[in-house]
Amino acid sequence: MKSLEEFLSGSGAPADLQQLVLVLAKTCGEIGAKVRLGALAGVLGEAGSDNVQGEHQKKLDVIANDLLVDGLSSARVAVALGSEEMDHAIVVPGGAPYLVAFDPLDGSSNIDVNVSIGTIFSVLPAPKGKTPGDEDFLQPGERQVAAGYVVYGPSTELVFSLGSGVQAFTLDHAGRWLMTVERMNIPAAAKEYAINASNSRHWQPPVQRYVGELLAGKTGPRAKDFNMRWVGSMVADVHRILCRGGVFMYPADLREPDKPGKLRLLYEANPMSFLVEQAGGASTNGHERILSLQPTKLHERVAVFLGAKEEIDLVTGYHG
Ligand code: AHM
Ligand code: MG
Repeated sequence: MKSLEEFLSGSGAPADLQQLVLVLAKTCGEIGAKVRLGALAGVLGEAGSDNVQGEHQKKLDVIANDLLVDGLSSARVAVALGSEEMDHAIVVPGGAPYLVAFDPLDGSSNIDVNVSIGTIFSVLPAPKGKTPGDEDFLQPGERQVAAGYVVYGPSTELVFSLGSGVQAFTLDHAGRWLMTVERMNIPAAAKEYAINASNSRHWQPPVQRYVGELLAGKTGPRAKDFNMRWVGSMVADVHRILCRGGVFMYPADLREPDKPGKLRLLYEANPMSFLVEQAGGASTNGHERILSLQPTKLHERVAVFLGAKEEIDLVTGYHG
């Protein structure tokens, strides 16, 4: 099996970007080691603090963030780092010309119940000739030079793209990442969908219509039965879609009209949309392609519809 190092050296990516991916992988391996030990490593439970978005932090949110900040800044593989857990980007003097945005520990509600969680990352080019700040992260997702995630599940997998297909690597006992999928692919048609249905009474009419038609199955307008899955960790839900197809949705809803959904554009929706498009799928906010959106703030939220192309075209079309 091809190692991550072998894959990267044959990828044609610049040496400093290869190094960045290796440091990300190594650091996520360290996070994974703590996740695996769980209560034995004393990493479960609340940290007793809130992040900039007013969310209660879990111990592992903070531990994963610290490991990524330390790992990436000491290796100087990027010049600025932005995180779900940090109010503002931090600068790494002398770092390579990349900006890395990450969700250090995605799926926080699953940490304490031993369900798959992950780390999501997005790599953008840094501005030339200036010290970067939050505003330099506000680039459309189509400018990402790399994006991916690590899923801490029954096995630990790194899934990423350098802009030419999506590859998956599995971590072995010796800490090596070995290629286990050469090219992930999302079929255009789907049989499965993921949405938090407890919010259904708050959905806007296009989402009500689309999901209603999926629920109606064989006897409805789609004349086909659909299965439903919702892990509650975006990493795990998107990983399933990259492995066996389907659709993932986190729509905006009518409760808070000013809040466009729950997920964050820069370190959740953009990197996942990059992977999904690289695997042949599609991703929109219900109206526009997510990767074309011009971000306006570091912690901006966005509605997300991603996965099988035919389904995403349909539900986006319902939004008019
Ligand atoms: P987090 O980054 O604080 O863990 O929140 C994001 C998570 C996603 O992983 C997941 O898709 C979603 O929130 C689940 O939301 P819900 O609690 O509505 O099921
Ligand atoms: Mg998250």
